[in-house]
Amino acid sequence: MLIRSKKPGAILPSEITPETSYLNRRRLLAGIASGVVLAGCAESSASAPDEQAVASDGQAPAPGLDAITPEEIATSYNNFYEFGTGKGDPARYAHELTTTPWSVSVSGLVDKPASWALEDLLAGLTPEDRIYRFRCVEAWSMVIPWLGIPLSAVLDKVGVDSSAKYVAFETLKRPSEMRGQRSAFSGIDWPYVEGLRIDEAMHPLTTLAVGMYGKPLPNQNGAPLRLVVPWKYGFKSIKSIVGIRLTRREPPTTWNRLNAREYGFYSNVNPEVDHPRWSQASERRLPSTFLQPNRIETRMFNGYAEEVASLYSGMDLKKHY
Ligand SMILES: Nc1nc2c(c(=O)[nH]1)N[C@H]1C(S)=C(S)[C@@H](COP(=O)(O)O)O[C@H]1N2
Ligand SMILES: [Mo]
Repeated sequence: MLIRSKKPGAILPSEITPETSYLNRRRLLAGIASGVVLAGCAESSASAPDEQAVASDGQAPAPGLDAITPEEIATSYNNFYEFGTGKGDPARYAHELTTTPWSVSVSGLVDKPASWALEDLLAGLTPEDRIYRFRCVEAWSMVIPWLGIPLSAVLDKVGVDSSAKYVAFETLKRPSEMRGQRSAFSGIDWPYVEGLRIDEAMHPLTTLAVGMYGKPLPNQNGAPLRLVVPWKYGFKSIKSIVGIRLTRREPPTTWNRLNAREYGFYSNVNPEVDHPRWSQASERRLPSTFLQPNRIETRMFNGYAEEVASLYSGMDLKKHY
């Protein structure tokens, strides 16, 4: 979605829970997750046999339908401008970020405004498997098996005041470890910020991811905690969150601030509302190559219309893009 030049980024798994715990939990929770996740998942070179069983809820995977994207692609083709604007920069440089200890400030219209150690904020909440389509505004897409905690569970834990209408999120600003923040190329006014309306935030599809592919989140994918809102363009899914603030007013968002005409607050995936510079009617489902572009039609709300369309009833989605 950028126009500017390139910069840096890299790899490094954060340490939240040993991988075996995740795998055990995934087996336990396979049933729970299946109600909300995408059902079909075909074979992926990256997934272990039990992973496929979980993802497809014991059913034979539907060949070719929303196959899980190979892990190597999801962890090496990234947008995370804090580490540079090139797709390979995050995988190259995100290891320079230390993610432990990690704290998250929860502020604004909540019962218990506080700075939480991440493990305390998430204590007692169990990560669930969520296999979601992920659609970038740049018209490429993937299918990612996340491990996440419903954002609503975290908001319930901190006690949201009834006057709260929006949730504002903020990424870490630490130029010493985030080399993209030391450069002026992106044009971004750090920290990266995002926001959701409260009903969007409380929706059961909205997840705070702590892992993917059965492992802790790699740094380049937003360790140790990132938002995932599968019916919205990828830039809403803010990475490496250190601030959550409940507000009365619609909060500013990074891409909208950069170019309000091109990026709105809602940014729901919508094949009928083109980006001013390109069509949103279709997308390249990765892996996509010159010979096999794998271009597919983009679906309303990224295929989650049944779950989320009611959030926007009566709204003009061309106006509220
Ligand atoms: N803090 C922060 N969050 C961010 C971004 C970013 O540059 N900084 N890029 C966004 C964009 S444009 C996309 S498409 C997704 C990419 O997530 P992925 O690399 O895990 O696929 O992260 C989003 N979250
Ligand atoms: Mo994106």
